[in-house]
Amino acid sequence: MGLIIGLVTDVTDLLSGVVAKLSQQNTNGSSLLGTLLFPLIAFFLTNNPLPNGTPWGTLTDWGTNPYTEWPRTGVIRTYDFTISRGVIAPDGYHRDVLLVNGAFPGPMIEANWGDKIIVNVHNNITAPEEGTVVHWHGFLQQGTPWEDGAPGVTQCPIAPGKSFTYEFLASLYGTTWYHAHYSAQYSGGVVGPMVIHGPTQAKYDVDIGPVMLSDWYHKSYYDIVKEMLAPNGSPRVFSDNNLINGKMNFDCSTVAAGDTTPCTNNAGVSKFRFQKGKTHRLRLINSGAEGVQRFTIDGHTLTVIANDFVPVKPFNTTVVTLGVGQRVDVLVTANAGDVYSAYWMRSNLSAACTPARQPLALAAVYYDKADTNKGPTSKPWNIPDPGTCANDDLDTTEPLFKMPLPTASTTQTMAVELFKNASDVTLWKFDGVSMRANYDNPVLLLANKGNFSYPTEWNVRNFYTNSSVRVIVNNKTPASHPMHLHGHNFYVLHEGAGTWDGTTIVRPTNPQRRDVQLVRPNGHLVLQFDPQPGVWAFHCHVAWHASGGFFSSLVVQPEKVQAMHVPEKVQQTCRDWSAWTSRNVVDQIDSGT
Ligand SMILES: *[C@@H]1O[C@H](CO)[C@@H](O)[C@H](O)[C@H]1NC(C)=O
Ligand SMILES: *[C@@H]1O[C@H](CO)[C@@H](O)[C@H](O)[C@H]1NC(C)=O
Ligand SMILES: *[C@@H]1O[C@H](CO)[C@@H](O)[C@H](O)[C@H]1NC(C)=O
Ligand SMILES: *[C@@H]1O[C@H](CO)[C@@H](O)[C@H](O)[C@H]1NC(C)=O
Ligand SMILES: *[C@@H]1O[C@H](CO)[C@@H](O)[C@H](O)[C@H]1NC(C)=O
Ligand SMILES: *[C@@H]1O[C@H](CO)[C@@H](O)[C@H](O)[C@H]1NC(C)=O
Ligand SMILES: [Cu+2]
Repeated sequence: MGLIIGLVTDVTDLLSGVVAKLSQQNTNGSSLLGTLLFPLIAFFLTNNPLPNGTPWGTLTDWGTNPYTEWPRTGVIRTYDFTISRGVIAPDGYHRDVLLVNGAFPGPMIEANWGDKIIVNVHNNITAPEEGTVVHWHGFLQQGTPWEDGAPGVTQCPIAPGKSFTYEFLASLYGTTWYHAHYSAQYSGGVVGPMVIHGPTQAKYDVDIGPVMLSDWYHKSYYDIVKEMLAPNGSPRVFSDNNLINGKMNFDCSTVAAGDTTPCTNNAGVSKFRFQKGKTHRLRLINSGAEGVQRFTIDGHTLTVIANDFVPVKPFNTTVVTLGVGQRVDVLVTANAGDVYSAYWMRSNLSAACTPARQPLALAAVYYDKADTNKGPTSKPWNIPDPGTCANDDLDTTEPLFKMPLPTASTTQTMAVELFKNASDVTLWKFDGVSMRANYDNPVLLLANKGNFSYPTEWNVRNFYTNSSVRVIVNNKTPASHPMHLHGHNFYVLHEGAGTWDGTTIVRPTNPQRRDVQLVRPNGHLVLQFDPQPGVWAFHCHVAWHASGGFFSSLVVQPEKVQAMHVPEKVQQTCRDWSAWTSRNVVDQIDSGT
């Protein structure tokens, strides 16, 4: 019978599934995330994340302004990434994917606050060839906007066979991820976790590392986008499964008749080890394409200590909601049972806002002496989904480093709308325009040369020298959208149903700050940002919505952008791209981002 009913009502179905029927290599390539080996291997293989103890010295998460001050460590962390095609079966269903160094999820990047990160990205996507671009989510890229990795905005795509070496400062710390930003490519597998160690007032004993939550699709991203953007296609894309650290079981009997793709039941779920009595830090990342995740661990309370790259006053809860792109760091104390105990970790896609065929992701949490060949028998918390498709209340989490809301010098209202174009293709409009990127002419390079007039379909807004920009996002669609602004942590002033009353601001003395915030269906989101010179993508992080045109670029402090010295490698990447496109036709099936 259907997995949806089977899994949720009767967890015993899964008992056999704890003994993985596929090897880790088959499900996740060279990634060890999700296995009990990960913490050990991570310890030995990392780039020496903490060579000199804590290089941030007396800087703290509550007293240091991270936007103006960070440690000058002089340490460089170097990584080499090759993006290639491959075949894996994260949930037992075999799929053509794109992998970073043969791994899904891709290798973890680890550094200290203030280190420089260098990643040489090599495009080895062949048969067929495809461009690529990698974005380092949440980094401010102060003075280096060309390292941000947004095609048509900050750079030309990396041509097949070519490389681009990204170099940027980890000026913020905490948990984040990298992902491809070319078309909806990241949902095809080009994603990986990033951990930047920094000061923390919160006390914990064990760092469990990344816990990546991602909806999963059995079709390739290309076929999904092609189908969605066909005449009379649907903007609602159903996921097939939900993964924790790239793993989950799947009921192969639910595969459509006639689909002969190899599929194995009980491929294997992710496993974690907890130490009885100890407090563990879990770094939750919603690295999916579309779904709103609701994360819980049976029998355990979660203490939220950071939202995105922003440490917050500890707040206890049983469930944490994450829209795509969001991260939440939680502490969990293993105090629910004895050393032989085991519990289910669950991440459930919110049915109210997420089209999902199998919404519930499971992973097993084992205390010290628990038998890891047996499935936990724990029961889920009884916490009904409020169905608002919004983030948890803004007043529950307050940034540790206090920043009062400055006076806005301008306010821009941007509506979100769905429409059908003249070919009956359903697309998104953001502030009146359905965006289509031009891969050959990144806005940043034109701005750097003093050209600030662009075709309408690039959807660029210039904020000149404004000291603080307020943006009201009016969502006139029945879907929720995780709004993401590159290069900034924005203040979240208000979020709710209908339109904003124009005055109510949640905690103006110290509003929530982060880099992604959900706007609910037919609701509003009011955010504000202090300018950081550059050209920055501002878009919905749902891969399918961005593909459908829900994307804009903001020019911030144009004179400063014009005065920047953009390294030669950025122009070289455009020349390489131009050479490749003169011999190949670029199949730009969507907005390009
Ligand atoms: C490039 O990709 C091909 C598969 O498409 C693979 O066989 C080869 O090993 C990859 N090269 C590198 C350096 O990863
Ligand atoms: C949160 O829960 C922990 C136990 O899990 C408790 O020690 C702590 O005092 C609680 N914190 C708050 C802010 O309620
Ligand atoms: C998961 O969500 C589905 C609907 O999206 C709901 O029916 C089910 O009860 C939830 N399961 C758990 C364990 O919360
Ligand atoms: C409608 O949108 C699709 C997808 O972006 C595009 O291929 C097509 O050319 C558009 N049709 C018109 C008439 O603009
Ligand atoms: C600015 O760039 C756009 C897009 O490439 C181009 O159409 C326009 O002619 C340029 N304007 C100037 C003044 O060069
Ligand atoms: C602020 O931004 C608006 C666009 O929203 C622009 O019209 C205005 O000139 C800018 N003001 C300053 C001082 O740069
Ligand atoms: Cu969206």
